[in-house]
Amino acid sequence: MNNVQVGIMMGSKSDLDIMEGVKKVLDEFGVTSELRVLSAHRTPKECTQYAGSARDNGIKLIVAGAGGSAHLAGVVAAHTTLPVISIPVKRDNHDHEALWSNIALPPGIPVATMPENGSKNAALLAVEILALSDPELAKKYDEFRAKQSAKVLQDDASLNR
Ligand code: RP5
Repeated sequence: MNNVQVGIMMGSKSDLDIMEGVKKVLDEFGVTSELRVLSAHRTPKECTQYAGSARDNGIKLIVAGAGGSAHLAGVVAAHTTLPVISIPVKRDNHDHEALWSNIALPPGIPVATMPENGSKNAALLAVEILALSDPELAKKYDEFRAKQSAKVLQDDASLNR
């Protein structure tokens, strides 16, 4: 796919229900993205090749999501100097291993770890980063934030009428 700004990587297709939430929000802002299943341990060559060539392919940042002993985001970050945002995928039968695997990365290779299953915040952080060099996107994001605040104020006002 051409003109992809954000690469959305997941360790397994079983992560899709969470990871497609990133694409949905990015679409709302007109940010182009692609969803890829690329496992750090099951398809290591393809995974590291994608991360290593992402910058040359015009990708601006990567969102990586995985569950279990999740090392996808760390491996991806080791193979690119693009910003990497991690989503620890948590299922009901999991503990918090994916979150800990990502939030405790040793110094030197940064990964921006979101809340568990935090696809919306991952997409919004991606928008904030891209908006640094895109005034039109920055304006859309300001409008989103203003609308969000207005909704809370409206909800507050509606309670004690
Ligand atoms: C991880 O293991 C994937 O990211 C997924 O969250 C988890 C389970 O994968 P499947 O066994 O469902 O393919 O690598």
